[in-house]
Amino acid sequence: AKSGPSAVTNTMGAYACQRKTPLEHHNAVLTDALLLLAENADFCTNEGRSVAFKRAASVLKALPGPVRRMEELQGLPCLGEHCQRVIKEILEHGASSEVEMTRHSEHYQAMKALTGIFGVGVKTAEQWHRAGIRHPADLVSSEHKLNRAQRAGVEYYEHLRVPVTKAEADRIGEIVKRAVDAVLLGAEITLTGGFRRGKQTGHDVDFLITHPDEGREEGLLPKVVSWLEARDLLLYQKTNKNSYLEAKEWPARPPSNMDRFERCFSIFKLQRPWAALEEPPQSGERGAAETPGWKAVRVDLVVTPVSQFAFALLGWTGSQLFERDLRRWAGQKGMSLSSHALYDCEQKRYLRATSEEEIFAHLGLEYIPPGERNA
Ligand code: DCP
Ligand code: MG
Repeated sequence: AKSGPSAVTNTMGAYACQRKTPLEHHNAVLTDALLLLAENADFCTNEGRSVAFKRAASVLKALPGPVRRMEELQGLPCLGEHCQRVIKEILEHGASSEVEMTRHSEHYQAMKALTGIFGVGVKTAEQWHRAGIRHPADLVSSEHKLNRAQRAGVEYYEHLRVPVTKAEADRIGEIVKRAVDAVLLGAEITLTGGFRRGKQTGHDVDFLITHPDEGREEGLLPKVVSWLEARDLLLYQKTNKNSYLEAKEWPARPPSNMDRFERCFSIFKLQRPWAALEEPPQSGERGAAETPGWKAVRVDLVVTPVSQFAFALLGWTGSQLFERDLRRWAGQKGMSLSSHALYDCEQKRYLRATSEEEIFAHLGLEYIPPGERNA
């Protein structure tokens, strides 16, 4: 019973946090198709359907080789009838009519462009779409009111749609490190998000900041922001205070996906000379977004007390589906996991941890390293 595809399929867990999901996998044609349908379901505010497509794609990402026949899917979790229909059509005809129709639909394209604006979610995009807005450019001349984030989002739209490279993320890491060192001796910064999972590009750069002496990190961000602003390194920033109080969390408040750390959503102004040295521009073929000597880059800075650091690191490394399934797994085990803490609902106590490994152990899960959390 140990040979053949069923040996693999039978052992695959239904939760993304039970599986190893590498960055590079063997089924991109299928997962791209399913993820487009997931994205479209999000644009139609159908979260349940979106998650179902994302789960199916995630299962295919974890397979050891390319799927060639439907029989190979036998026994795999999370592959509903709809997903199987899409996969079957792609295996037989090379493409799915539903996916291609969606990809070319006016609603999908407009929603993709509008939700691609920093500060714009599906609800706002849908309202604008109903009012005839199809593209960020339509907003410039319209009477629609934009908040400060959205104005920055429209202004830097062409910059922000260009993926951030790992080299750019590392350069921004150096700048953030300098800012943090200047305002608080001994503070530490960690690159998280997709780059920690080994991605070579991302839509933003995510950092965690902490200090080995609990409490010293309080109020750090406004000082970091002032340091950056004084050097003309920020195009936009919004800083929120820490609103997490452990004593008030349970049972008064249900665990939330949104964490409440001191946090700064920002847009950095990254000067180009360093990049130009590494990659000389190709003669005159650079896009309009790349003509200035700088590039706008989305950066998230999150400050965590050191006692919560392992939870913040686990919660901010992603992927989003991996995080979702970690929380669902915890719930099913009678625990509640957030980016701040792990709470045992039966024993009515917090389970402490100083490393990600300890949190996986508390949850009764095999440790999955960041590079294999690309669910
Ligand atoms: N995260 C989360 N819930 C949120 C915000 C973030 O679980 N509301 C976690 C999961 C993400 C990670 O934080 O993987 C970082 O968020 P990003 O949106 O930046 O996602 P990635 O870094 O994974 O993707 P990208 O490479 O596109 O930036
Ligand atoms: Mg990110």
